[in-house]
Amino acid sequence: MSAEHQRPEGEILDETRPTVRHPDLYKVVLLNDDYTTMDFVVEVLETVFLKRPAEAHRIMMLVHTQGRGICGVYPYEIAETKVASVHALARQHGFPLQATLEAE
Ligand code: TYC
Repeated sequence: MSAEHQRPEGEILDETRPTVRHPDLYKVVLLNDDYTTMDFVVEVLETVFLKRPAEAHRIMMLVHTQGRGICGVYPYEIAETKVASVHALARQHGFPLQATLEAE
């Protein structure tokens, strides 16, 4: 936003308000695979994404049937941390579960 004001001397003052920066939001997308158990995916959705059991089950089935699904939308650093948590937990349990980030 910019406003020009005519000053008495004739010079023009261009006022520019500092831009307010909102944190960019990213979707965390969970991907389907043939090896990760349904129970483990539900557990990840409950613990990492703080979903209640029915919602966790709904998202897991969505990913299972559609190939992918959104677990949540977060500022970049939180989204990155959640993706890292999914991968760390999955590897600890020997599952190939994958999650990715997508710009909102
Ligand atoms: N397709 C898996 C199975 O049949 C379950 C699964 C669901 C895996 C969601 C990953 O993100 C996933 N055991």
